[in-house]
Amino acid sequence: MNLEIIEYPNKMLKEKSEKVEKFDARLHELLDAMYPIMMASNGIGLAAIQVAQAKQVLLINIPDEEDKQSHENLLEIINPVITKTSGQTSYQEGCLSVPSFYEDIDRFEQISVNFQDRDGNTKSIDANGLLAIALQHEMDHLNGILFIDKLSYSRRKKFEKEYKKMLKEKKNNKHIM
Ligand code: QAP
Ligand code: CO
Repeated sequence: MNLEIIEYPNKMLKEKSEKVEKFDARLHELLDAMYPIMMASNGIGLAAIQVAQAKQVLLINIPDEEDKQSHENLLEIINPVITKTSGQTSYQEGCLSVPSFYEDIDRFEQISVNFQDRDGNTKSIDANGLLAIALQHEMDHLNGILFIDKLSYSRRKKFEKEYKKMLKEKKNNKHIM
């Protein structure tokens, strides 16, 4: 499976992802293809829509105490549903589909989520800290929402200006090379 990360302002990022019904080899192929892409891009989370697959599939790999990511800690989450929330927190978020931009975003501090694993088994997870933030960020992708959609009007304006400038510079760099 040959996948590439799509970036804002690609309109596909606004699509709602479909519930997974078949826990078959194709799903496993998608999950197995997403992992190396996330790792190569230095990501801690990746939703399938970011590789142009509108399925309710996401990966999260939170680094350990030594700031190292390992496959053992990989979470494969399919058809997630939030069942409980509490508290409030704020974290400087980024996104592989919005490269080089980071902003503080408000999230719930703790959440409980029901989901399915790659074989369709039902699981649940109680999350806090970075995992809770990553889950909310990635679940937003399944609803076509990016973290930049949560910015105030003035911060969004600032983002659009900075991002357009960055895209222009990227384009110019290609010409020079
Ligand atoms: C979502 O985001 C997230 O701009 C995952 O140049 C964000 O992995 C979860 C990244 C905040 C928890 C907290 C972004 C890598 C990675 C960039 C990411 C970049 C290189 C973002
Ligand atoms: Co993202």
